[in-house]
Amino acid sequence: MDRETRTLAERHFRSLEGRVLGGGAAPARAAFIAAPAAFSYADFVRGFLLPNLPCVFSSAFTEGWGSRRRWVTPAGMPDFQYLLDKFGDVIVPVANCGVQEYNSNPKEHMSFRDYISYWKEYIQGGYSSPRGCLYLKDWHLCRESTVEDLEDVFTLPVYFSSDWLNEFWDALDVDDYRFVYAGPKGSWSPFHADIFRSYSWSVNICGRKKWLLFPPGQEEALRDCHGSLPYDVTAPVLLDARLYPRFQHSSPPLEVLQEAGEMVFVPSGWHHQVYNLQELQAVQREISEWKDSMPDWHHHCQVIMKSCSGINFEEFYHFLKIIAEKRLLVLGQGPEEVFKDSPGPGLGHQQAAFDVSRLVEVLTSLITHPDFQRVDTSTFSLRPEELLAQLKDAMSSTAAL
Ligand SMILES: O=C(O)CCC(=O)C(=O)O
Ligand SMILES: [Fe+2]
Repeated sequence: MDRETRTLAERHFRSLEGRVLGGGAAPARAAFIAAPAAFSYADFVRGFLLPNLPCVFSSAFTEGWGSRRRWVTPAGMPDFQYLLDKFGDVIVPVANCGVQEYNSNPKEHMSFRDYISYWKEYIQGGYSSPRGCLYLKDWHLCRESTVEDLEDVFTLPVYFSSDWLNEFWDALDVDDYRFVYAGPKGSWSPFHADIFRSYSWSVNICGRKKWLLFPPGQEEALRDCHGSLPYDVTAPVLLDARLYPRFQHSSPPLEVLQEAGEMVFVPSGWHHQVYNLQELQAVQREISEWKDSMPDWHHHCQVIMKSCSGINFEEFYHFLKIIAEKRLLVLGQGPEEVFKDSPGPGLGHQQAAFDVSRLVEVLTSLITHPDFQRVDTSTFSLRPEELLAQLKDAMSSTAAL
């Protein structure tokens, strides 16, 4: 990140004053970025990251990826034989797209070999099977493989090099949010927004996907009469005005067709539903009615938060602390070391300084949240107020950087 982009980005968030961008209708189409050489990190920050708008990067951006060379046949099909030799014995999670369980699909685990057999049968059966439509989802290939095994499967695009969630999990060495999805035509992902309002990016190694993307806030018009979000935004039941009273006022989603090799940027808070086309080429609101009758209501909120989102306030603080320490370390180093040790080429002093300014805002809102104030922070290795003070110090000394 350069100085000018950092200034622009900090000004942008100052003017938002904590509000989240969104509310408007989706743009008619997503921008298509054709040439890597003509598109800098600063261009991405200005054009898409800050305005929180989706875009599609051409296949030129992933041209060098080993997975695109080795996992795909010349005809554009997954190279089943290569993949079997490489990953046949690996146990993978598989969702059944035909069965709704709350707002997702039940998952089972099987060997990659068994999944490929199923996939071949499904194709031979004319894209149908008595076992239903199975979709290999959320496979943590990177977490579960050795560096040698992965070879050069993918290269982190510079646009996504400040990646707080994966950096957090990498620091803890227990999890990550790098997933592989593989499935036949007809497999799909139900309506959802990504975890913790994170933004994400997704590349087709082969095949095509259709994305239905809804800007933040637009999902409100898709809620049913109980306030729940739909499982499938294309289901005819949404036309029933008694069940979905606001659907008739909703705006159509942004539709994106993602071709082989292309990379889709899904901005923060955008709900989406995703289809594989072919092989070629908030807790408190829900339970607030119990609030008065339940003495340890706040504790229950934390338990439910943890079970629904995988994290509670204490862990969220820990997450911020890890990213904060990494960015403070970068700021404490001279310019030469920054480039030597940075996790990605985009992460220099300016990016670290910008991230510190964002951390100050997020940590301030956490510390002032009434539920966080009930958390016992006396045993934390670094008290939230101390961390905030350190970040503010760093922020003022980097203002002139
Ligand atoms: O490709 C899919 O089926 C879902 C992908 C998705 O939801 C994501 O990348 O955020
Ligand atoms: Fe998603």
